[in-house]
Amino acid sequence: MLRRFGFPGLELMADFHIVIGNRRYSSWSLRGWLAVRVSGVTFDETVVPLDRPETSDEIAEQAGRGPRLVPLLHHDGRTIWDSLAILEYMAEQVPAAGLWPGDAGSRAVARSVVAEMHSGFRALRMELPMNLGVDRSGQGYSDEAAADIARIQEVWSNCLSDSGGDYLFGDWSGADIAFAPVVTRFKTYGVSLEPRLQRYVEAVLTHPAMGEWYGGAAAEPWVSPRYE
Ligand SMILES: N[C@@H](CCC(=O)N[C@@H](CS)C(=O)NCC(=O)O)C(=O)O
Repeated sequence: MLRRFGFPGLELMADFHIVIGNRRYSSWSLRGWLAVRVSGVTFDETVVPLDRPETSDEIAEQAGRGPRLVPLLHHDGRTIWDSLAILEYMAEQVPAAGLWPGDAGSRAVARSVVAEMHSGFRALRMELPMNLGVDRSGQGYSDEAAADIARIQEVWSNCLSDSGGDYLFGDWSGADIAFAPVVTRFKTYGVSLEPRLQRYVEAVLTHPAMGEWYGGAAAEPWVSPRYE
């Protein structure tokens, strides 16, 4: 499925092309897609539904020298794989999008929490997979997942104490992008939060780009028994 996002008059920039998994389940795709979407460029999008016999081969056709994983970004003859590489690429391509905080100290902390998210919280990711179409509040989880959730709350609290805005570093940034699929999980699994963190969750969920993603997920025809 191929779609085009963007604004009339920017067609000349439409050489960005992101390949994502289906929106209902693909948490890494959400991160890569948000980085492209909030940067404001016009882009094309291909959705490769996950968990079908042909999924891996279809991704491989798009992946160039990358692994058989989404998201992938094609731009200017390059293929960029991995959501964090895509975030960094968009931050370089569109500095005005402010994907990283302007202040060097805040930027260093933002990159630290994004790196922590990117390489950690395995129990949370494995036990509480992203699924935008269900309500699993009340479902239990292991001590390891509980420890991940507690650490994420600590990270958010620390960031919000210094933020001065609705998001982790004031304005919307790559840090909010990295944690967006955690925000959806906290909603899906009914994780109870102190009021300030709950306000942060609401701020992320009501971001226009998140609304677009949820709307797209609701319109998708694919439901995979493995993820339900
Ligand atoms: N670290 C990678 C992880 C990418 C990843 O694991 N993507 C999953 C979907 S969320 C995938 O492509 N799985 C392949 C498949 O299900 O066939 C990133 O940040 O982009």
